[in-house]
Amino acid sequence: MHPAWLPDAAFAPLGSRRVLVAPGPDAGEVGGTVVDEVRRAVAAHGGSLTVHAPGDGVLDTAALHAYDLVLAVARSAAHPTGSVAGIPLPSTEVDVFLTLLTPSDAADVATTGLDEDTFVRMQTGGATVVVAGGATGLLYGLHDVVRSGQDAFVGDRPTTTSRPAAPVRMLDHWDNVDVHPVMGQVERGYAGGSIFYADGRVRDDLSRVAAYARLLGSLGVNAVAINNVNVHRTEARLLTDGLADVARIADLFRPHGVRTYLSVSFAAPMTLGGLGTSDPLDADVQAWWAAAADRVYATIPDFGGFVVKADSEGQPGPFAYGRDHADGANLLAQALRPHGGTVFWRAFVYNHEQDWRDRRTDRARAAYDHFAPLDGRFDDNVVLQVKYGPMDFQVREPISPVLAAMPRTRLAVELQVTQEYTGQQQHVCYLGPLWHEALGFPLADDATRTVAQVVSGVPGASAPARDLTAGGITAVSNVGDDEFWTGHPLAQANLYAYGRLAWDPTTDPVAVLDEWIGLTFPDADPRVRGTLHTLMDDSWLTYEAYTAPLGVGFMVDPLRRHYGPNVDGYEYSKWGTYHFADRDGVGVDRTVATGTGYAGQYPPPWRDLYEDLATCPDELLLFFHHVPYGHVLRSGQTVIQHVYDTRADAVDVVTAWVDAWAALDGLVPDRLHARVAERLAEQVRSATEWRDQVRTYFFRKSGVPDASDRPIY
Ligand code: GCV
Repeated sequence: MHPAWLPDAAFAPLGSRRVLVAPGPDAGEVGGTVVDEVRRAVAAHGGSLTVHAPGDGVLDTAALHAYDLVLAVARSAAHPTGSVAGIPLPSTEVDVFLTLLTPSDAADVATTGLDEDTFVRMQTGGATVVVAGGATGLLYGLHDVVRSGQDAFVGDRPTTTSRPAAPVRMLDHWDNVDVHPVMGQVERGYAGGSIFYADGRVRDDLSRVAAYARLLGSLGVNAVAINNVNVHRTEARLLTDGLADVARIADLFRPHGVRTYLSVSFAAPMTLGGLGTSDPLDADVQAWWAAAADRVYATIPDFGGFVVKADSEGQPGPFAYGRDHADGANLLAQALRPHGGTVFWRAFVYNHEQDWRDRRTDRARAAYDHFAPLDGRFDDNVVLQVKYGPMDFQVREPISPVLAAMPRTRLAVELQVTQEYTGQQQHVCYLGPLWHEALGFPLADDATRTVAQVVSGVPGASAPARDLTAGGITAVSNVGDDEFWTGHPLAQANLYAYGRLAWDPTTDPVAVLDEWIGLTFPDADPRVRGTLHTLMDDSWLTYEAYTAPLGVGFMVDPLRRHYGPNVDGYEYSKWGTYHFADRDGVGVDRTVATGTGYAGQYPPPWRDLYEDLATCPDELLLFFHHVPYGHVLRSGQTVIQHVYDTRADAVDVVTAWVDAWAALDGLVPDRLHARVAERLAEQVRSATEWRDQVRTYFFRKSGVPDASDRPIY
């Protein structure tokens, strides 16, 4: 099994030091993980570990000098014995650490508190000291030190307080227990089989799950939904007969601070319970869900909750009973409420049986039209899970207006780590920059409140301080039982970046990539780092440049499950029509004035900016407007020449990656080198196919010659 970003060598700087761990009286299993990690590191690299138990007496500042690294929990609500700057303290030794803070750091900690996940890191008296609010914070602080390598121990670093942006940082698995006849073991999975299931059941050997849990815990990911949101017959039973197996999985996630969730079927009262209805207002249905939740929590006391895809792409939901999504979500929320569980209810609802002749139906509008009117109706243990764009994880989409339209609803944004529409882990496509842009997009309150702030519950003008807690950040995972976890070894960087950006969406994604390179290829020749930056830094934009142009999306082959070009693949189909190219022009008119009205779903200034051809950003032009091929972009180029040039230039970029990677032969492990080389060859083949099909298609449609004279077929 590939160690991903946690190879033993990444622990060398920490493992060669004298380390004190004081996990506090409530250390639990996560505290045990911290101790185990340090024990393993010092055993491998010659350092020492001292575990300071609560009864071991007082540590004074002098004792600090005996260590290079101190990892201590500062607070335990259960055992307060005093306080510093308003922070309850479990034991006197912690006074020592907190009094080492400068007054301004102490003031920061006093204002915001040191909650479970938060840690303060400082350098003092020759030691690096991490003080955490709880065991999970201690785990995150430990990995913060690991990520810093030698730098954690040399020079002066300012004291930093780190806390996650959002309380829930989740990965959803679209894994099926049974191999689905069309979608396979993992729906939209490109990395082999499921790490959870094989042969129609939960695996006996779950060692990969344990290793995965460790990887996630190191990033601060704290929630995993273990089965596909399309809940088929066998998968539905995880909620009932399968609970003992779910508990085995939860046992492996728990020591890493990760809570387990299940995707459930809205029809379960009928399919599993034998009732005649799943109507959310029916008393028997309500009792069935309450009993189901009771059983889950009797087996898994820290169970996270349910993820639900309802009335979407054929999944059952409340519409069958004339009820709405709030009725449906609240039904499950009430069953989970006594146990502290949460419902993640997905907003991915649209008509997938539409008549392509009907130009008023616009898939982009659907989530807002369904959900915005329900703002304020969801219970407070419901989180509405909204894909970042209005369509479906395209390489380029505007941000979903739903995220600005529901100030009285807990919201989570959903990203896609698995590369369904971004090269299916055959193509290098580093998605950190896309997510950074999406999470940092200033969608609300006159472009002052970002998506990340909305889902983190940061108050704003449209959502004044209120008792509404945050929702979270979620994403579809990209791992499988593949040797490298992700099929394409470089796709590991996407999983890493997701975790790091879910923790802090303001982090520079190229810096995150650099961190990943350093951890995954420790002590490598500097050429490795340089070449990986060449291949990966802008690979999202390169992928965009050879696929669907200017935000229009899709153009993928339905038969090859969204892989490879098929410009008209979805045109005139029941799933929607996406580009409307004809001899005169291309793009979808989503303006209020003459189109579907989608642009009007945005708050100002975005609705005006997108509505107006003169201000609409080039990269989204064809998403919002139907324009003639000769329309001049803000870049100064015509639409048609942009399409011709960027497709061809991008293939030249990808082609150059092959030689750049070949030069690393012998500098990275052989099998990894070979796997990436094989995938790069496919990327060049596929990108070339995209280039030639898109360029040729638009030449034939428009009749406009390519000014560059490059070949068109
Ligand atoms: C799990 C897209 C994918 C489907 C997926 C769906 C969803 O349509 O192609 O495979 O279903 O999104 O997010 O529910």
